Amino acid sequence: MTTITLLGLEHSVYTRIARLALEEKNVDYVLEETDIFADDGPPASYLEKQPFGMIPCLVHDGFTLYETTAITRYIDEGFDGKALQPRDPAQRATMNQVISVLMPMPIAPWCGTFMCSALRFPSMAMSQMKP
Ligand SMILES: N[C@@H](CCC(=O)N[C@@H](CS)C(=O)NCC(=O)O)C(=O)O
Repeated sequence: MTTITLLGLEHSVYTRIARLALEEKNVDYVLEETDIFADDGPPASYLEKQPFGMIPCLVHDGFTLYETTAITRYIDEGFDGKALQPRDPAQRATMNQVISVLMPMPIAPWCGTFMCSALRFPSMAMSQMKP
């Protein structure tokens, strides 16, 4: 039986992005709360999986993967169910453009920027997010 564990934190935006992909694809998984912000740093066992000590990290039958965009694409492409990414090259490129702009931003401005765009240009923001 396939076992998928997502190591992260419930309140982490990046963990939630990976969880959204898992939920949308109806993939069974276990969320393993991993406190990288503990006083003595990320658990040593976690650093063996994710050397930068950042969350999330996915483990699928012994295969370990980190970086949220890599995780979400792996989930989309590796499992049955509805496609989460557009097939059309221009639409997929636009999706990647939005991801490239948003992902490196620190979390607070990221949330602010996205919320502002969603509020000011709701149809554009939402249509760019749809598969
Ligand atoms: N590039 C990483 C960024 C993930 C990230 O920034 N996660 C935050 C928590 S939501 C983190 O691990 N922060 C710890 C740190 O910056 O040391 C990804 O896309 O997965």
